Amino acid sequence: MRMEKMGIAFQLGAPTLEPGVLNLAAAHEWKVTRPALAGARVVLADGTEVRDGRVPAREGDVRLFFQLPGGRRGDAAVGHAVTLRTATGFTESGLKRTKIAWKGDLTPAPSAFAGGTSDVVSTATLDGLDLKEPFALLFEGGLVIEKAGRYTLGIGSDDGSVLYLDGKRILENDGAHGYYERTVTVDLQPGVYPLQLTYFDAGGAQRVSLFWTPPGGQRETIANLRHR
Ligand SMILES: [Ca+2]
Repeated sequence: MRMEKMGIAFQLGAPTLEPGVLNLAAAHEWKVTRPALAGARVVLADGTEVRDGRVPAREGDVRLFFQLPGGRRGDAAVGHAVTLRTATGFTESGLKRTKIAWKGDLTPAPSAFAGGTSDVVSTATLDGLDLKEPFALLFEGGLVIEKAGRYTLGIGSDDGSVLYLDGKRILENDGAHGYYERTVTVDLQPGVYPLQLTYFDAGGAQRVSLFWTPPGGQRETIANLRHR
């Protein structure tokens, strides 16, 4: 939002949220940057002031604004918080991979894979598949977390892909496109989180990857996976 006051033009932008999705079971607040302008406050959509740069998180969207003493607001920063829970019953190594014939502009929902052809793989890979026809894949299992902390999870694909954790759509890399990666940061506790990665190829080059940077570690392909 551009404002004019006493002949001086200035910008009142949006606060900056820590990126990613927070697991509310571990982290009960958002961290927010301080106001960039003297006199500006950070407020929630309902006008509640964020006094110390921390917002009590709640499930769903969080909208934050810079607000000047006169009441004018800047752009909104929007974050999304979800609660991720572990589950039991994931006893076998690897992910279940299911393939279906698929022609479209977006990845199909996990429910669309009923009746597909399945095998087991160590991570998200196209190895061993007949890739001639338009197709989509569902990788399904559990993400094994041994150490509590903040993880950056990533997916890369040509064409589109979507990552679900605990049944929640936490990472979107959808649409028909060349190889592209996206990441999200999550706070996770020890346990096994139900994971689904959907992927489709619309033609041309084909690639899919699933990677993470664990707390204090380096980026690597995720291999801590089990299925039922
Ligand atoms: Ca492609």
